[in-house]
Amino acid sequence: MKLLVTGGLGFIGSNFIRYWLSRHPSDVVVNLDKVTYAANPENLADIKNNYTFVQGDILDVELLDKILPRTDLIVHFAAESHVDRSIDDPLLFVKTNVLGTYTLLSAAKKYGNIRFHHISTDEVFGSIPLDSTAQFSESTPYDPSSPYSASKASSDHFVRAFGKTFGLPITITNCSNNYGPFQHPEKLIPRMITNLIDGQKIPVYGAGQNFRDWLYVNDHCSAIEAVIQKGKLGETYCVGGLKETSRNIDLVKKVIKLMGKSDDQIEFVADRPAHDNYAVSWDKILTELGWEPQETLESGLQKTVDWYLTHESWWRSAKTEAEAFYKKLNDYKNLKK
Ligand code: NAD
Ligand code: TDX
Repeated sequence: MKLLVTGGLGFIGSNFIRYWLSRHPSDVVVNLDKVTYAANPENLADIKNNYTFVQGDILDVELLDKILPRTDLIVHFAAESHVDRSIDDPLLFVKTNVLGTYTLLSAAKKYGNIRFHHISTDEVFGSIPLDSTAQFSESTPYDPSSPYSASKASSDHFVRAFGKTFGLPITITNCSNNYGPFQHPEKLIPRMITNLIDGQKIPVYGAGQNFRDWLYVNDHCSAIEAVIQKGKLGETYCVGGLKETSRNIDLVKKVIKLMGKSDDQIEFVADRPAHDNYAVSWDKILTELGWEPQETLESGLQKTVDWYLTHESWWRSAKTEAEAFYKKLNDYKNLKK
């Protein structure tokens, strides 16, 4: 099979390509990635066989015209993925996540309705009240909170509409927060680990009571594989990693303990606007496709901490960029006070 993976130099996309080629060595993967600040070519530097990297934009119709005639399956990861950056520059998220997905769908339709798997997020469902134990599921109405989740919600609607209107063979996964090797240090878990390595405080937004479900990235890859191989066309599958969610403050304390540091490293800072909470039920993918996560939060965090402790050359320059972004965001917030 010939796959086009978009955004394959980012966190989940690069883990997915590595996972897929190790399990399907006779398949051929083309990785189309624009190489934004979030990409790192080193992620796949050791992958040589049945793999081609193309630097380019999912909005580039002429480029898609060259790639798609030889494609059986598109696995669409490419996106702007960071909520805090979507507060700073929402339009970029509309361009990449909405127009980019639309452009890719149109190209998939043009070349004989290519099978299209769309990677989305549980953030499209909105927010669960702080005192509730409710969970999102495939039938939860969409109610996004941030420009990021609004752009992902829009892209999901276009994917489903192309399925219904044009018969494009689509599937969607809406997963919870991923973590693991190769995640950009702008995101909470790698930011915490690298701050602790640097002897810096961990900035916890608000009171740290917001909660999320955490999914180890390899478990996400196996869920996508299950949906590609056994999922029903036109369907959505929610993917999560835990049975119970974790409040941010508890997660932070777990990482501090794993790294042998003190809770004094925690610093409570101004909250994120429209800060949301999510918990996701993965009953459907378990019952219908027999998928379940293999890592516990403890085992996944240990692997992740070990990886960042031994890969400083991978994360150092990305961290410098991420912290410069956060400084700019804080300066802007202070200006508005
Ligand atoms: P990431 O930010 O690490 O990587 C995104 C990749 O997309 C980068 O390599 C970037 O260069 C590429 N890209 C951006 N714009 C592009 C464009 N116009 N054309 C081609 N390539 C482009 O993201 P991630 O965390 O790996 O997330 C991947 C996907 O999974 C996204 O669609 C995201 O919304 C979704 N998702 C992520 C999480 C998570 O916890 N990270 C959870 C749920 C869903
Ligand atoms: O420094 C921080 N301090 C802090 O308290 C950062 C970076 C985050 N947080 C909080 C905000 C969130 O409640 O931690 C939680 C996780 O934050 P992020 O890592 O920014 O992730 P989140 O906003 O939950 O979004 C992630 O999961 C869903 C991904 O970035 C999205 O792409 C995905 O769709």
